[in-house]
Amino acid sequence: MFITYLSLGSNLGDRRALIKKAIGELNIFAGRVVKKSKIHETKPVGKTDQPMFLNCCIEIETDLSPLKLLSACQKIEKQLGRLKSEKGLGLPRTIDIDILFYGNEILDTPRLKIPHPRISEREFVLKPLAEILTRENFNL
Ligand code: GSY
Repeated sequence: MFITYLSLGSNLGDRRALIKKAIGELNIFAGRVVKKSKIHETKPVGKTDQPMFLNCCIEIETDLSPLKLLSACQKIEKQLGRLKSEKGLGLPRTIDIDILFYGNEILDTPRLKIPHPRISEREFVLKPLAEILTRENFNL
């Protein structure tokens, strides 16, 4: 069993409902959700002329390998309406699920990098992550 931290973001559609739905699906298909941060409204980073995001972080206990966890996240993104064409273009997205940490694992492959390489640049990740790491734990 591994402890892993995920970041979730949405800036298209019913953002709060999509984040809650994604967390519910992760709890079923990826592992037990043990901690949740608050949901924060954040300004878009990167491509700035797009709608505001809602972001949060969760901690889960998983038996899935990192790549299986990535596949589970991508399946949930797809199920919740994420289009492949939204990927990498900085366009609005229904849901985005990123793996931040996976136990003490360090992975550097074209498909998956762990820890996520941009954690330290992203306040929309750091703030919710700090909430769960400092034992503040919220019901969404
Ligand atoms: O994977 C991150 C997607 N994303 C976000 C985000 O989730 N929140 C904010 N505030 N800006 C973002 N820019 C990108 S790309």
